[in-house]
Amino acid sequence: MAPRDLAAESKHYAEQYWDKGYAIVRGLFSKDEMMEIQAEAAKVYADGLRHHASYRHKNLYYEILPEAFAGRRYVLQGHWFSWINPFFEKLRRDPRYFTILEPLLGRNIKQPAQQIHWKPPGAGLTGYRFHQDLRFRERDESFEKIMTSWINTGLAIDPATRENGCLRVISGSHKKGYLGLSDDGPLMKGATQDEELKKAGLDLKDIVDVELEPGDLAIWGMLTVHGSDANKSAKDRAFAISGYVSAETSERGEWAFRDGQPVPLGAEPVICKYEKLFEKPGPFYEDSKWYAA
Ligand SMILES: O=C(O)CCC(=O)C(=O)O
Ligand SMILES: [Fe+2]
Repeated sequence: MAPRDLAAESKHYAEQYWDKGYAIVRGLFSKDEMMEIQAEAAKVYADGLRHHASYRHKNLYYEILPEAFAGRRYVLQGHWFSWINPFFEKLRRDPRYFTILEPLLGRNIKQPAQQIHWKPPGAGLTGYRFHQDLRFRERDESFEKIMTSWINTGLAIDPATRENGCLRVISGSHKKGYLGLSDDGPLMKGATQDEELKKAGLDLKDIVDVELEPGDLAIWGMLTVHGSDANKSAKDRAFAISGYVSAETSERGEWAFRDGQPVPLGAEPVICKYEKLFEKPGPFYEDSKWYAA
């Protein structure tokens, strides 16, 4: 068998991204690598679980669903665990990410977001209503700029299936502008009604279940409508989401690749998402109780 030409494949992913708003890279990481990634993700989870409420220290963040909600403590998200985990610090700048992203973002790439989303079974609040990630950002740029300025990648740590609440994207939805879906409240509470999608001019037939094996990577853009259902299986689901931006068009984020070369984290974090970081670096606990009735 000829060796895999990821650079050639990546041109195709870029085309698919422009056409459908998303792409799927199968088998980017091997089964052996995934066993290690699963073990490291479990370490991050265990670190998060020490905290009784959502915890922030600079860019490191754990979103905790406390015992008060379902009788057991869950970690729903970890952000920027590269600061406590050398393995993930290296993974975030693995050359394979660069190869996939170069046709879309160029050779200078920063990373404004690093997250793992766990989706525990039975906790109820673990679906993400349909939305566009532009929801979280300013919206005064052109289509091309929005679609290439920030790209999200999701690496399946566990299998992602319809049953455990895999990512669902609406193919072609990125061409419809910003639609304001789920702008009215928390993302993880309730479910999107079909009517809401139809009213926004979306066709339910275009919904694609992004089922993934560990090691597969999904990519989607800031305008791609996506969401996911709650986990109806018996096992937790971990999904590693990393956002990348072109360093030419965005100041924001930690360097990931400079002229194609991986760049490790520096001595101090740069502001990624949380604006108040330098005013209030933490560590501190916060509990907005968004999950309460
Ligand atoms: O974790 C998921 O299933 C979806 C998360 C999501 O929509 C996001 O991180 O933008
Ligand atoms: Fe999202």
